[in-house]
Amino acid sequence: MFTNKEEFKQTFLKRLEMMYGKRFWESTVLDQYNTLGHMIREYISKHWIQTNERYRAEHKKQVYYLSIEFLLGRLLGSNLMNLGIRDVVEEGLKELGIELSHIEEVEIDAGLGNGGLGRLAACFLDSLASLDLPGHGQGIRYKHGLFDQKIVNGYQVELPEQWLRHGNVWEVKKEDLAVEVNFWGKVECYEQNGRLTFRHYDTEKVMAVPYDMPVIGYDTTTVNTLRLWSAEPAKFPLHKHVMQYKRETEAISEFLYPDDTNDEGKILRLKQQYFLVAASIGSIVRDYRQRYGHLHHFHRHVAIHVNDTHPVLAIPELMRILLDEEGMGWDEAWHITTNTISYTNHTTLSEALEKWPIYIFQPLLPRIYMIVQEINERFCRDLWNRYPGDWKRIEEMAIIAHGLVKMAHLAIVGSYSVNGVAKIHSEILKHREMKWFYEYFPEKFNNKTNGITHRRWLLKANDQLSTLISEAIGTEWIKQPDQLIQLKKYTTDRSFQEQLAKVKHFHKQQLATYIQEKTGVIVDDSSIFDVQVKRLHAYKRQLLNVLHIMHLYNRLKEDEHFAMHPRTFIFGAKASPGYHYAKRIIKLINSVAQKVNGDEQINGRLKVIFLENYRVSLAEKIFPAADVSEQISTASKEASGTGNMKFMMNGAITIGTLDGANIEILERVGHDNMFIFGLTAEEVLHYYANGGYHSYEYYHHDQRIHQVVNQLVNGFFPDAYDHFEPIYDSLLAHNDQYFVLRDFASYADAQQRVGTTYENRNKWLEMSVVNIACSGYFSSDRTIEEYAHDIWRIH
Ligand code: B1H
Repeated sequence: MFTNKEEFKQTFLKRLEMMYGKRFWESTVLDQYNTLGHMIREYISKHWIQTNERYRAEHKKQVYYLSIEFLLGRLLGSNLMNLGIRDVVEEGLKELGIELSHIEEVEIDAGLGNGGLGRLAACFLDSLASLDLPGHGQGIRYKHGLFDQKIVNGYQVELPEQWLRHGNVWEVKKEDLAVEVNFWGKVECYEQNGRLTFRHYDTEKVMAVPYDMPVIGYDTTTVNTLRLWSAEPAKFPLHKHVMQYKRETEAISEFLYPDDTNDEGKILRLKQQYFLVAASIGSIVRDYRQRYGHLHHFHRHVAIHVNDTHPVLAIPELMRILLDEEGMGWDEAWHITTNTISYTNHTTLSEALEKWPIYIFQPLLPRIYMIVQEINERFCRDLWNRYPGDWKRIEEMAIIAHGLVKMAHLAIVGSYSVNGVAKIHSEILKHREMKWFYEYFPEKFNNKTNGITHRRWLLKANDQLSTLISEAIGTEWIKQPDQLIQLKKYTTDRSFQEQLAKVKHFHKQQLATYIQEKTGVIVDDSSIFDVQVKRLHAYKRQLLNVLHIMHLYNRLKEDEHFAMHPRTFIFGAKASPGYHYAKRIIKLINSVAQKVNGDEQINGRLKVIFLENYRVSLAEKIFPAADVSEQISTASKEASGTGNMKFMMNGAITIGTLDGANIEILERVGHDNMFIFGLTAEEVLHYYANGGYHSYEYYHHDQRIHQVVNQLVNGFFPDAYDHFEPIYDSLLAHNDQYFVLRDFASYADAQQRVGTTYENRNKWLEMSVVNIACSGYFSSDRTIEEYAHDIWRIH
C-alpha cells in the first residue's frame, strides 16, 4: 500500500479527499486522524485475514481471554509503532506541514476499564500478538467507558464519557456474526429417548452484535482479534412495549460499571456478565462446530480464560450448550468444561468477591441457575465423601449457601487452573482466603506475577529513554525485555547517568508545562516529582501520603531553615461515584494543594498537584517524568499493582510497602535501590486476627500525627470546615482499619531517606539505572509466556 514516504503522502492525500470530499488544506485534525486510521486498517487487513487462515489451517489451539474490561487507551501511536511505520508516517506528515503528535492527541482513549484489571487485559493482548500466540480478547463494547472526571472547587464531578462520539476507526461491525442471548423465561423438563431434556422458553431475546478490532503485534505479521459485543434489540416480543424493550436491551452495553474492587450487585451488572459470556461462548462454539463438526475434543483446541469472576458464567453456559444443545451426558460435559476454563483471581478484598442473591440470579437465568445448582450438589457430595461430617467446611466451601451464589467458588470448582497475580497474593490465596480449596484441589493453584507491555510503557511513552538504552546495549531488549539487565554495566557510568538525568529532566519539563496549562500552578522542574497515580481507595492509602505532606508543610511553616529538597507531589485518581469516603480524600488532596501552593512563605519548596481525569493517555505523560513512585498500600491488600512496574521501567524509585509485586521488585533491585517501610502482610493479618490495633495511642504519642489529624477538623481548611470529619473518624473512632497512623512514622522516615538520597545525585542516578535494568522481568511478555506454557499449553 505504501512502502516509502512519497507513497505515503500520496495515498494519504488521496484517501483524505475520498473520505471527506475536501482538499487537504480544508481538513481538520480529526479528518486527518480518521484517514490515518483507515490507512492502517487497510495496511493490516491482509495480515488480519492471513492470521486467521493460518490458525485454521494449522489447527492451532486458540485462547480466548474473556474480560468485562479492556482498558486500551489510544491506539494510533501504538499501532504505528508496532507496524514499524511510525517514522515514515511522521516524516511524510511533517512535509505536509502537520505534526503526528497533534493527530495522536485528538484520539479519545478507549477507556473500557476501571484500572489495573482492565489495563492488564490490554497489555496481555499486546503481548499475545507480539509473541505470535493465537490469543483473542472478548469483551463488551460499552457506549460509555469510565466516566470523565472534573474537579470543581476541589470536588470530583463525573461526566459521561463519550469515546464513540466521532465513531471508532479501529472497529469492524460484523452483523452476520450476531449471537442471540436469552434472559428470563421458563424452563420445562421432559423425557426424550429415555433422557431428561430441558427447554428454555418464553425468553426475552437480545442480539449480541460483534465489533472486531485488530490487535497488531510488534514487528510481526500476526494480527489477533479483540471482539467487543454490543447489545441490540432482537425480534420484538409481543407482550411488551417496544420502546421499553429497546431501552432495556441497549442498556446492557451502555455503561461500564465504575466500581473498581467493589462489587455493586445490581441486576444490570449480572445481565452484562451473562451477555458477555453467552455471546462469546456462542461465537466460539459456532466457529468450532464449523471447523470440527462435533464438540467431543473441544478442550484440546480451545482454552477459555476468565479474567476474575465477572465472566465466570462461562462455566455453566458451556455446560448448557454441551448438555442441552449437544445432548452430551453430565460427566463428559463436565470433563470438557473443566479442562477448558482457567481463572485468574485479582483480589482478596471481601467487598470485591462477587456473591449473587438467588432471588436475582434464578429468575434472570433460570436454566443457568439449574446447572449451577447441579454443580453445587455434586461438589458438596464429593466434599461429604472426603470430609464426612465436617459440616462447617462443606458449608463454607459450597457454591450456593445462605441464599447466595459465590462466584469465586464456582470459578475454582469449574476450572483447571486458578492463579493469583503476584507471589504474595497467590500465597495468601492458598494459605488463607482459599485454603480449603487449595487443600482439596492443590494442583489447580499457581502464580502468574503480572506484567506490563514495555512497548507502550517504555518504547512508546519514553522515546528518549528507549534511544538511550539502545545506544548503550543495542536493540535486543525490545524483543527480549529481560536483556535490559545488560544496563547494569552502566550503573556507575557517569556519562550514561548524565544522559539519563537529561532525559528525566526533559520529561519533567514537559509535565510541568502540562501542569501549568491544566492547573495554572507553576512547579519547579528541579524539585523531586513524587507521584501517586491509581484509583482512589482507602487501602491504597492516598491518605497516608496527604497526611505526610501536611506534616512537611507544618515543618516548613514552623522552621524557616528546615532543610528539604523542594518537592512536587502529584496525584491522579478517580473515585467510584458512590464511594463517598474516597471522594472526601480527593477534596482533602485539593484543599491541601490550595493551602500549600498559595503560601508564599514556604517559597515554592512544596507543591501539591491533583491532575484531573487520570487515564491511560495521561499516564503515558506522567510515568516518564516521575522521580518517586508511591506504592504504599496496606500490606496484604494490593494483589499485585502494575503502576509500580511502569514507574520502575521509567527509572523512578519506589517508596513502598512489602505488598503485591513490590516484593518482587525488591527481590530484583535490593534494599539499596528501593525505600521500603511499614508493617508486613503477616503483621497486618496478625493484627486483624487479634482485633486490630489502638490508633489512639499513635495519635496521642506522636506529636506530628496529633497535629495533622487535628488539622482535619480544627478549621485549618476553612473551605471544608466539617467535610473531613469522616476521615478523622475513620482514623480514630473506627480504629484506622488501614493502619495509616500505625505506618506514619515509618513512612515519614522513608520519605526522609528519599530526600537525603536525592541530594546525592550519583547515588540516585545509580538507583535509577538499576531499576530500569531490573524491570525486564515485569514485561507482560514474560507473564504471557508463563500463561501460554503453564496454563493454556499453547507453546
Ligand atoms: C483488581 C479488581 C476489580 N482486583 C472488581 N480486582 C471490579 C474487581 O468492577 N468491578 O467489579 C473491577 C476491578 N481489580 C486489581 O487487579 C488489583 O487491585 C491490582 O492489585 C492488580 O494489579 C490488578 C491486575 O491484576
